[in-house]
Amino acid sequence: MTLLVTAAAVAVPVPEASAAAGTPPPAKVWPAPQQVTPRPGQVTIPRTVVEVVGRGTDPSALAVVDQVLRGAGASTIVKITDSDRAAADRARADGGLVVFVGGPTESRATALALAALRIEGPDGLAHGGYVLAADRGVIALSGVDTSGTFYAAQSLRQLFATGKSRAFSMRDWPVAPLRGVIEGFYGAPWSHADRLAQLDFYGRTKQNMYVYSPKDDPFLRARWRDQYPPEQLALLSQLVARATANHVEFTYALSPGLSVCYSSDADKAALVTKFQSLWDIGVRSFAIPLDDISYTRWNCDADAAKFGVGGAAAGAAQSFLLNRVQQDFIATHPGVERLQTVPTEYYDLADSPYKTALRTQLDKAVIVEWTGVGVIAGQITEKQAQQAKEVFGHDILIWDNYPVNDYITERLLLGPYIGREPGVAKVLSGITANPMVQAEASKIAEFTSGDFLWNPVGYDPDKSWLAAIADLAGPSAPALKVFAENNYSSLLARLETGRPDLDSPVLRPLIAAFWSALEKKDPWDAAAKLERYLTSMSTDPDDLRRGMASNPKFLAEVGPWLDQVGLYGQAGGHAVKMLLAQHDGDGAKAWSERGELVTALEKAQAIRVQTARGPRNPSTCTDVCVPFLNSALAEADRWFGLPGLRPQPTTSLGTYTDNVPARMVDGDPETFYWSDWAPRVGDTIGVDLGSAQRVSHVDVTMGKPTSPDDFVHNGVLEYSADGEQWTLVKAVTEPVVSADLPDGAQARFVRVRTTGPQAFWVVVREFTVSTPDTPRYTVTGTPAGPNLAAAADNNADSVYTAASSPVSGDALVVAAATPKALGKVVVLTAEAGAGADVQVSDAAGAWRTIGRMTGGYTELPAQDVVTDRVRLLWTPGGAAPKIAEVVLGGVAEG
Ligand code: LOG
Repeated sequence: MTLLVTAAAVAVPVPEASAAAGTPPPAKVWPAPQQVTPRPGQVTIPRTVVEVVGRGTDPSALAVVDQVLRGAGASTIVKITDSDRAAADRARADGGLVVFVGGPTESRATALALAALRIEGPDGLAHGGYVLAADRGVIALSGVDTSGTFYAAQSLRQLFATGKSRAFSMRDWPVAPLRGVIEGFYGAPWSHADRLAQLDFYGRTKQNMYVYSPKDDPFLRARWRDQYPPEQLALLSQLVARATANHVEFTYALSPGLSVCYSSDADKAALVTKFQSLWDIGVRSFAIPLDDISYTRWNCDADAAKFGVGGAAAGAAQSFLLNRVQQDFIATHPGVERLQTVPTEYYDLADSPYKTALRTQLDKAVIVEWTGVGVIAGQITEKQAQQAKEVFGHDILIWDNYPVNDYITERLLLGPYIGREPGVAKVLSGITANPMVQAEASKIAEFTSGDFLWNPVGYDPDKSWLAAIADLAGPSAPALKVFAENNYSSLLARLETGRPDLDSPVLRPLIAAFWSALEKKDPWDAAAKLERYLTSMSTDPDDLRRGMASNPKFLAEVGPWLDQVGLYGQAGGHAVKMLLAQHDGDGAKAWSERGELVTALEKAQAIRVQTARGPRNPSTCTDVCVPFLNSALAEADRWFGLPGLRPQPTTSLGTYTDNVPARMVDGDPETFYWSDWAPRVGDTIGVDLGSAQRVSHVDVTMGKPTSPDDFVHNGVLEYSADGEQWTLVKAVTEPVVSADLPDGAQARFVRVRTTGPQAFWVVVREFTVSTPDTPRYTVTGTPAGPNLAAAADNNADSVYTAASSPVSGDALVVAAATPKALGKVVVLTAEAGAGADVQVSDAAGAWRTIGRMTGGYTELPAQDVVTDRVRLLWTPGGAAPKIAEVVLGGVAEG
């Protein structure tokens, strides 16, 4: 029999001729089914339903069917056996609905019902294949095996979500034999409740494999020889039962590689004994992963003696042990699935002595796992899949490192599964996806990989992703979509483009359109569209917490990321309003929006989440939100008359506690970035200006009184326009570095690079870059306060905060290096409250008042007076002054 694969999924299309009024919209089935044929008429679930079951009918399938029927309004389900044909005929004659559950191996009646409808049965379909039909008072679910009937019930659930469906027949089967998930990440293992929920989810999404391999379960790796305590075994046995109910193969993976002696009888016996204890609770599938271990170092002298050294010896040793487990355990346990292993070389296709040994010595019955090329494979092609089979010489199961985030714990990977050619699912045994520590959040990607594996040709990542979101969030799908869009990018690459998806695919073009509209001086339309999206981001935390309240686990997992998306939405909204206010010439409004923007941005960057790699600031809207906010701030600051240089910190080092890199560009020498280890040769600390600019001077201040040696002792200061070609400025050997760059130097990046080893960590208080147009001021005066200079340091985020309220005669004086024609004076205060007369000094040195400042934003024309000094003569009393910046505006800006 030839089976026709229909590429497009899914929907039961409504033929024009028979589209009756009131017909419900076509329902969608996921994973996308192979063949659906619409039939005229429709089927509605009545209040009383007759159900015909066989002795072998799958109980899980039956439970799903009953749930669907009850959900659709059936209050009475009359169950009759497949031998009671008369009762079924009577029910049909009465015009009722008869539901036949079970394929040829389960019930004798379903085949007859299908034959009456002239629909072919499931014979010959792949494992898990099924025929499902609904027509003329009959619903028939017929799996080629019990899994098939269970999957038919899952399709029924989706097709009858509204209680009725257009009549149809459906023939469906999976392409990849093994479809599922491997809990194989580093970090906190999933909880028992997580796993139970996952197993149900795999059943719903027609996935049939779960590999239990949490790297941080001590009984799997560090203490692999030890037997589980009874209470833990009891939990595992619950998982096995739940897996079985969901037609999921529960694979128990034991990783002995850290301490095993391959040639040892005792270790082989320990493996078999451990496996037996799991067999006894119902486990029927086993794996011995040997990834992430050293194979150049033996754990016992006997191995060195028996196998020698090198890759070939390692392959021989592993084959020796695996073959013995194959013989002594797998071969002696009828009903067991094939043994799986993860080789130590699991990430490439290059032939090697190690792979040759596996290819020639490892029992062919063993399935070998492979991650694709590179541990996190951007793409996997059919050709690579073929090559993997050849070079490993075994059937291959892919261990796909998506959406696992144990190597980037600050990210959530919520985008779709992409970058695998359809042929991969056909050529290999299947794919198990390695998920995130966040179990519920992993379901988005898992839904899509499951969809791909079932029907790779019909797979559409974008549609599948939307369906995944709808499946997880129900009515809150729009809010979840916004959240997932801003946690979207990964290392996987689209097949069509060969490039990874970027983050924030919806927001990114809205921002680009806004910038270009602003440039064309007609920003309103684009601003409204951008603001609408930013508002949906800012309301996302509330919307999702309300709408997905029934999934508290998901909300707890993603909380910090959700908060950050909300704050970036808020900050973005203020950025748009700030730029629009400036477009309208409203400086006061722009300044107050700027304040709110910075507050939200700082909150977003202060969020910490505890991860297995230490505390992390979540990264959402990666490479989109922060660059947008910084560009908006730079743009706004130029409008205020500041240079608008917003260097972003960069470093290859980690962060000690909350001394984040942002603290070396905050204009505050009291705060600092602190690395969490000593820099190694090649480690860098520096700034990124966003685009190449003329740079004239660099100041770096390192160390602090309580850690005076925490600076780069052997390094170089260098700069680059493109991040590739670097120009040396000078050697770095002292904590304070001050350097002029050559005339005309163009830099986007400036950094200190370590050139020699050292034991001390690094503190960077400030990393400052000046352009030739950066004016330099001296600030003097009273009331006293730390960081007087912050009042005129070209940085509106650093604030001079007076220690006391002003008394008579107190004044703050800002002096320029040389006199210039002053178009205006702008005073930006961090807090309203203090009042002052704003004065400029005339050529004779006498002070002339040009107006008053009261707080917030003050802009005063200065009539082009040529001067080198401006002062704020405080009104006595009132609040202690807080000045973000006194801007001496040139004539051009006036
Ligand atoms: C580990 C895996 C980890 C993943 C991603 C395999 C076979 N092993 O590099 O446990 O989750 O990378 O960090 C791995 O992939 N090794």
